[in-house]
Amino acid sequence: MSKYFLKQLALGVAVTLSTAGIAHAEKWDMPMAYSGSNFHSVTGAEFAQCVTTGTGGAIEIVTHPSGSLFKGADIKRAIQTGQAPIGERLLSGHQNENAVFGFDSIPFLATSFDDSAKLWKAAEETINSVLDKQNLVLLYSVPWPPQGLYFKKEVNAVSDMEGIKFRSYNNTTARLAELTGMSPVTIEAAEISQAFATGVAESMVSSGATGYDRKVWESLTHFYEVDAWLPRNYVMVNKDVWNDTSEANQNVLRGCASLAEYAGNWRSKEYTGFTVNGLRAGGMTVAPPSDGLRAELQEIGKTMSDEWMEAAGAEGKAIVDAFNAM
Ligand code: PCA
Repeated sequence: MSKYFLKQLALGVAVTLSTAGIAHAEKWDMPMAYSGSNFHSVTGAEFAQCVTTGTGGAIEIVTHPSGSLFKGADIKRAIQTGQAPIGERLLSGHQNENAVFGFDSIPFLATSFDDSAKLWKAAEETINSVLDKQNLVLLYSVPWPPQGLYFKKEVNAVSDMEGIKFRSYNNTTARLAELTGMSPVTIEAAEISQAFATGVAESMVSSGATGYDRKVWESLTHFYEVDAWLPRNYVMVNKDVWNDTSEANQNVLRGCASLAEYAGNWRSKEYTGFTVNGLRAGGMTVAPPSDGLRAELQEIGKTMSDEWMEAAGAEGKAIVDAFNAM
């Protein structure tokens, strides 16, 4: 926890309270893609409360989880264009705009929380500058737990995956499906329970957290702890809205963001074991992949990481080099 941000937060609260009278109280709707019970959404709700309290009600943030205000895929555009002032989205969901957004989904590059934090340090400045050019200000970012593979049968080799309908959530996951002989179909997390129940999808790569949140044991049977990568969510603000916000309230937003990032990271770690146990309790088989499967996935991961390096160019290489040097 940065003392600097706590000081900023205290300063912001003091200034805001001393100038109370609240000339213009603003309501900021905050679209979020994942279910209200998900740990990112809980962290976002606390962040919203922190800002509302910290600004003495001058900025009231109201969260809208589950893609209820804007669907996950539409959230970034909505904020860029000012349809919503603030919101949360999966960072790697934007790889189709710029490959560099996929730095956190490179298979087997950063597979632990510690490495994920390092990788974020290596990437943060680049991501901030890409977002800045898109009229966005990044406030905080929290990783999902490590990604594993879900199936409705035992899978011991890539050949067992042939023809399976695979739910993807970004370019990397769609590519993983192609390279393993599966058919990718893009579905938001908010809609996966139904997709699995109706057979539109039969498999996915995701965290134990998402499987647990969406009760996937109702349709699926196996979770393989592959620890492929830890993708990130981030909270962004429209830059014009940010620039129109008083310095005191910007300080409150930054301070609350710092607290949220800390709490979110902590929750993500805690939630990893809790949700994987929850999958077991739901009746699923939870296990590491067989050695053979792991080796095949590493091979595929190498191809994917080469492809990403090619697509992300010098900016991408600088991130990976900085990470490897840490
Ligand atoms: N859950 C999100 C992204 C990564 C994760 O663990 C999802 O499945 O959409």
